[in-house]
Amino acid sequence: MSMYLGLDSSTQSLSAIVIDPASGTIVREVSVNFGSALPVYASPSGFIPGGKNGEVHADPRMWIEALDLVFSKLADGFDLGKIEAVASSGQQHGSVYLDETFEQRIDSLATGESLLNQLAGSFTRATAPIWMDTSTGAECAEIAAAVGGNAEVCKRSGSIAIERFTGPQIRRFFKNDPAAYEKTSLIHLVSSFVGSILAGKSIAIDHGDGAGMNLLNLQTLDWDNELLDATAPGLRAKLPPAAASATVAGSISSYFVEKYGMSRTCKVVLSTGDNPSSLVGMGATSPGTVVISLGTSDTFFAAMEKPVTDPQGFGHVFGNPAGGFMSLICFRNGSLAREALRDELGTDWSAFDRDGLAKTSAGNEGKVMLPFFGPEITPRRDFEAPLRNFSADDAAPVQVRALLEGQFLNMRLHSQWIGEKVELIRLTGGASQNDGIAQLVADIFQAPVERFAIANGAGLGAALRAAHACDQDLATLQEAFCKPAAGSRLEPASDTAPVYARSLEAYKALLSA
Ligand code: ADP
Ligand code: XUL
Repeated sequence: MSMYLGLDSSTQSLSAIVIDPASGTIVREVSVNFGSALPVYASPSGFIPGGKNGEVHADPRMWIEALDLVFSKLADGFDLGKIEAVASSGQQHGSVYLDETFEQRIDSLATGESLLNQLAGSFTRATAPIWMDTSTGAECAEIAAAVGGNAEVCKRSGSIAIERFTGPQIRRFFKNDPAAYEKTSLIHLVSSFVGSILAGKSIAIDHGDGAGMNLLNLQTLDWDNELLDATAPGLRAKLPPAAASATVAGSISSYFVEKYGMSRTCKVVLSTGDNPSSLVGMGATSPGTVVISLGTSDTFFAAMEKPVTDPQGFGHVFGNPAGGFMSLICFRNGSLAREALRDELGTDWSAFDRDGLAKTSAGNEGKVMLPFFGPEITPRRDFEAPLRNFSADDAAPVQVRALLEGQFLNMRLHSQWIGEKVELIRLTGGASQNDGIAQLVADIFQAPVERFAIANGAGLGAALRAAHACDQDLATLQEAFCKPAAGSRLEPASDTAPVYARSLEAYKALLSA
C-alpha cells in the first residue's frame, strides 16, 4: 500500500508515474503517445493539423481512449490496489464541452464497455481548443473592452486577455455556435476532465489551472462575475466550482476498481495544469528556486507568495498547488530559434556547447541580437528577421553566442517584474542537457543551475501531489524525488556579472530601437 499515481495528459501523450515514498523510488512509468497509439484521430502531434484562422483543436475522444490504454498498461503485471491516491496534470487552457448526460454517464460506467463508447455521446462541441490556438484575437479585445481594458483583466485574473486562455475560447464558441453553447451544461479543462472521469463525478477546477482561464479572480479565488459576463451568458452555471489544488475530490470510480484493480479506497485529488504540476515535480514550490524549461518554446516559472502581475502584460500568474501563486512566462522562440540558426549556419549542437561557445567570450564584445526568428509573445513581436547590432555576416560562433545571450537576456529582462531574487535555477527540457547553454543561463542570471534526470516533471508533480494530499510531507517528498542528476550542477562565473549587466543595457537599447 501507500503508492501514489500521477497522470499527465500533455499535448502529445498521456503518461503515468507511480511513486513509492517508503523507498523513495519511481516504481512504474508508462506512456501512450496519441499520434502513434491512436492513429484513427489523425493527430500525429496530438492535435488536428491544418486548422483555419489560427484554430488548433484536438479530439477529446482521443484523451478518453488513451485513459483506458494507459490503465491497461499500468495494470499489466502490477497491482494497482497498492495505490492510495491519484492526481492528474494536463496541458493548460484546453477546454471540453459536455451536455447534461455527462455526469450521469461517468457515475454509472459499465466495465464491459470502453470509456470511449460510454462517453462519446456527451460532447456538445466535437473538438476541444488547445493551448496552441490563436484564433480568438477578436474575443480577447471584446472581453478586455467589456471590463474596462486589459489592465483590469490582468489585475483580476493575473493575465491580460490571451488568445489561448479558456475564457476567450469559450466566448468564440458562444459566438460561433450559440445553440451548442446553450446545450452545454458543463465546461471542463483538460486536467479536470480527466480527473472527473477518474472520480466518477464532475470535480472542481483547481486554482493552478483555473487561473489560466481569464476567469478566476485571484483575490477572491472564485470565478469573477464581470469576467464571466464579459465572456458568455450563463457561464457560471456551466463551470465547476474553483477549489484549492490539494482538495480530495472523492474516491476512484468503480470502473477503475473493477476493470483495473484499483483499490475502492483510492482517493482522487483535484487535477492541475502541467506547469503548476511541474512546479511541484521540480521541487520549486518555494520562492527563490526558478524553473526554466528549454523545450520547443522556453518557459520560466517560479513560486510567488502574493499575486504580483506583469505591468507589461506578457507574464501570467497561476495558483501554486502547494499554496500561494506562481509566475509563468512563455518565450515562443526557444528551441525553434536555436534550431533555425543552427540550420541557417549549417552547423550542429556542438556550436552551442561549451567548446563552441569558448570561441567567443562572455558579452560577445558588445554584439547583441534580438532572438526572434518567428513571431514572439514575450515581448509581442510580429515575425521579423532577428535584429542585430552587428553584421549578419559575422562568424558562426559570434552569431550563436549572440542568439543565446539574446534569449537569456530577454528572459532576465522580462522576468524582472516578479521581484524575487533568483537563488537557484532548475533547468529542464531538451536543450538543458547542453552544458554550454546551461552555463550561459547560470552566468546571465548569476545563479547556480541544476539539471534533473527526470523528463516528466508534470507527471512526477501529480504523483507527489497525490501523496501530499494523503498527509505526506511535501518537502520530504521533494527531497527524495526531486534530486538533480549527479554532477549536473553548474556555478555561475562571478566575473561575468558586470559583463552581463552591460549586455542587458545593450539588449534593452536594441529592443527599443
Ligand atoms: P517539447 O517537450 O517542447 O517537445 P523537449 O523539452 O523535448 O521539447 O525539447 C526538445 C528540443 O530540445 C528539440 O527541439 C531540440 O531543439 C532541443 N535539443 C535537444 N538536444 C539539444 C542540444 N544538445 N542542444 C540544444 N538543444 C537541444
Ligand atoms: C502555458 C501553456 C503551455 C501548456 C502546454 O501557458 O500554454 O505550457 O500548458 O503544456
